[in-house]
Amino acid sequence: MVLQRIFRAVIMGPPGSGKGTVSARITKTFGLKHISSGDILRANINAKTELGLLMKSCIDQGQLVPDDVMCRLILSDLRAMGQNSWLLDGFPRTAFQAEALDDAYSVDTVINLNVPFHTIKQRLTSRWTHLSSGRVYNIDFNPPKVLGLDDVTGEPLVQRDDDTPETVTRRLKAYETQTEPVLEYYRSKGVLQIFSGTETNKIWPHVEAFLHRKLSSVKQQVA
Ligand code: G5P
Ligand code: MG
Repeated sequence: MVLQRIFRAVIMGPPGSGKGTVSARITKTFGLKHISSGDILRANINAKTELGLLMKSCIDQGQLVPDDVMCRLILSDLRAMGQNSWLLDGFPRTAFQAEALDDAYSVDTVINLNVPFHTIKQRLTSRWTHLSSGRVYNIDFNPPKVLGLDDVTGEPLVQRDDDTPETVTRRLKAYETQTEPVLEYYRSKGVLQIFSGTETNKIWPHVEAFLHRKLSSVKQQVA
């Protein structure tokens, strides 16, 4: 689908709700650029940048990175996107971040993946990630073609340090207290769209149909 104006979307949902998995399908189908705050932080940790070294313990403990650090990081990446349409995954995660994003850009739609916590815990302990691309696999759901290796590059997959059961519990708590209120913020702005379920393959057709409708109305408005 070719868009005639910039489309800006946010994908939200608890840790492990499938944001990365659904984002990969959205970018493939609709051509939006995917920006994942978690992938950017992990790339910094992997490259041992000053920021990565400073933030690693915070992330490994399942706590949120301070708002000012996050806002600087993501807003500068968004500026670098120029005239591209984008899909933001993992940001904003606090009311402060949502307001900072709003000051800089108007968000067209917010997709919220509403997946129960008990479904999530199981998923995260069997997740394998290709760090440099952010591609995610799951031993039960979407295993790699060769166990332990990325399908595209053949490079080794790793388990995230924050995917231990104790840290997942802390991440879910941080989500409840700090991120859930952001949903209300977007609901009040009339841009929130909720997709509930326990399986990505059942949620995805609804997300796809919604975005088809949304993006064709963007095209009509421009025409
Ligand atoms: P992240 O990286 O943003 P989270 O915790 O929000 O991390 P996460 O863990 O990346 O979210 P996800 O992207 O929602 O989860 O889910 P996913 O990776 O697609 O799917 C999870 C697993 O389930 C995968 O193995 C997938 O294959 C599998 N799966 C998907 N669908 C199904 C299904 O239907 N069935 C089954 N069986 N499996 C399925 O943030 C990490 C940390 O960075 C910091 C924080 O410390 C955070 O904890 N951070 C920020 N801090 C402050 N502000 C911000 N804005 C921050 N952003 C990141
Ligand atoms: Mg993710």
